[in-house]
Amino acid sequence: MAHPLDPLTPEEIGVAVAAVRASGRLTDGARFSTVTLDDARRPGTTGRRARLVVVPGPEASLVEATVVLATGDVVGWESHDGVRPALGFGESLGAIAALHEHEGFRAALAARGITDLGKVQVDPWPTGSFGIATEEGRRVARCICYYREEPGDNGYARPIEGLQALVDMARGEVLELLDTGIVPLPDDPGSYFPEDHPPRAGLAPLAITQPQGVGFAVDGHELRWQGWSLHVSLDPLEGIVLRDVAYDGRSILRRASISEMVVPYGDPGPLHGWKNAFDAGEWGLGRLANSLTHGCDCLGEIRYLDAAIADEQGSAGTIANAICLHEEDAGILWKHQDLFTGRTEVRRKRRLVVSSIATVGNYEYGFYWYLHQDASLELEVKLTGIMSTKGTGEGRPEPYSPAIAPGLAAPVHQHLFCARLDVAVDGPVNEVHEVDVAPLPAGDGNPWANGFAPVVTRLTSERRARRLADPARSRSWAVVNPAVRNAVGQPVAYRLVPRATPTLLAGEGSSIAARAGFATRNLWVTPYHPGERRAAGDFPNQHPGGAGLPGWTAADRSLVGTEVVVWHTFGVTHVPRPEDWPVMPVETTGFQLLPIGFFDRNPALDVPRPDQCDG
Ligand SMILES: [Cu+2]
Repeated sequence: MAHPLDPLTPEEIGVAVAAVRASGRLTDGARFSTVTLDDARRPGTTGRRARLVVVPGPEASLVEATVVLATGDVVGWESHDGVRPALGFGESLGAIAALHEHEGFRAALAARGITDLGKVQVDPWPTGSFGIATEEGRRVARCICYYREEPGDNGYARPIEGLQALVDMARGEVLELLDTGIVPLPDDPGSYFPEDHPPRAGLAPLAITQPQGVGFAVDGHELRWQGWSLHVSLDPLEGIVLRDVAYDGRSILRRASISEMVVPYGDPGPLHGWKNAFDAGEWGLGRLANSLTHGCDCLGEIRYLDAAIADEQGSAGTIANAICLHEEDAGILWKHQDLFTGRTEVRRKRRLVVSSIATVGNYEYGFYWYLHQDASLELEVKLTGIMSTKGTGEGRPEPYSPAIAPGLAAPVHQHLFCARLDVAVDGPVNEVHEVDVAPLPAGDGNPWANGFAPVVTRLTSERRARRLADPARSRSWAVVNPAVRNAVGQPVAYRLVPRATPTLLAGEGSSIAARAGFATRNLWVTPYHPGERRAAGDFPNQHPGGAGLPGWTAADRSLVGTEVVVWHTFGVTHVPRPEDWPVMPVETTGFQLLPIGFFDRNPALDVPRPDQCDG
């Protein structure tokens, strides 16, 4: 029996695409960007609906269509001019083919001694938006190139620096070739393959087994484990989506996902200054998800979820093993040894992991939702893969592009994610409080000046709720349900605990500051609106900016007595180091959701004592 929030099946994708085609409003040249379940809560609508984003032709325009799946009726058809969906894979290949055919490109390669096009790796990138007239009305990509002596080489070790092309992806037309001069290819092949790195010795076998099977139950996309219940699926752009997350039947989140992310680069040079990638909205964290393999990506007793995703022709394909579900030991959960009696109670912490890994060009992002036995919830993002590189030849090191290997540098950059948390802590109506822990003024009542205490500020409207993290004051944000009290009279709450996390470092007047406005604050809160799903707006590709959170919250809507959505921008600023080359050891970022007075005591007292601890 299908759950109403289940993602579209391949058959439903077929129904939706056929309905839109049968409308007669599209030509054969139309491309399907995304075909997904329309899961926005809209009063008065019932039944499963599909939302399709279609590009009718090569122009910068698209159509959002809505299809009622039970009847195949097209009930929504909205045309938008001047916007583009995520880059298409087919169009990306078309851009590469067009570049291969281009005389000027071939000549520029020949000047560098490269005549075999089979040795040239071309990476199309989203081009951003800098008011360049040539790009108006087009869907374009900026292509950067790398050299592979052998097909299996690490191309990023040998950037063909100095050469770039602007390509109209939809028309397969090279618009502009930029050649700033020849830079020698680095010698280091940047191999991370075992044949070049004989394995070290000394790793004793480590077996993780669950001889009686897993401790969680999966029914379709529904998951139950240790008090938790939730629905898990994969969105083509957002990646993992959690819905109806509850503990002991008490709701916490209606929907949680990475609504957008951006990678702004800090090198201002002509070949790198335009580099900014919205890896969710311009590429897609779900449609780029890996098929995960047992013993490699996930260890232990594993269950997988597949994901059905439409391709550009509207045909449903399946990413097998796109989401990995497993339990893992995560150290101790709690412990105390009584000094007088010697009695010791200790509990192991088991967590349930819901994960997926996306490969976006040179980089990998692993998304790991952890459900804990103390009813806390965590998202950890693991960043790995290969950095975007730059050939330097004999050039002097530049502060914004540290050297990582001889003749090779990597521009500084950030990875800034925006989690959209449609919260429902013990009910739909919540409010958000900022909690700082601050010193109390010395004086009466604080004679030793040692006093410090939480200072709570209710965030009552959208503008007031544009906030920054402040680790020095242990700043956090509590999502409070004022209508429900715990045993000591406090309103029940879940606290969003940020890690020490940056915001956007690009200058205020920059193009990326306008386009990735969500990344200028760590917290935003909005009243629930079904159309507000993506932190940088629905269509960030080549968008000039202002869409999404900065635009919505300019209205300064009230956050009192209403359903609210919490948006958290978090991430890392990556200053490349030689140790990140040729492949980067995992770096992590993320945040935590912690019950605060949601329970009357530690909810994990009933976790059984491990057998080995008895006696
Ligand atoms: Cu990085």
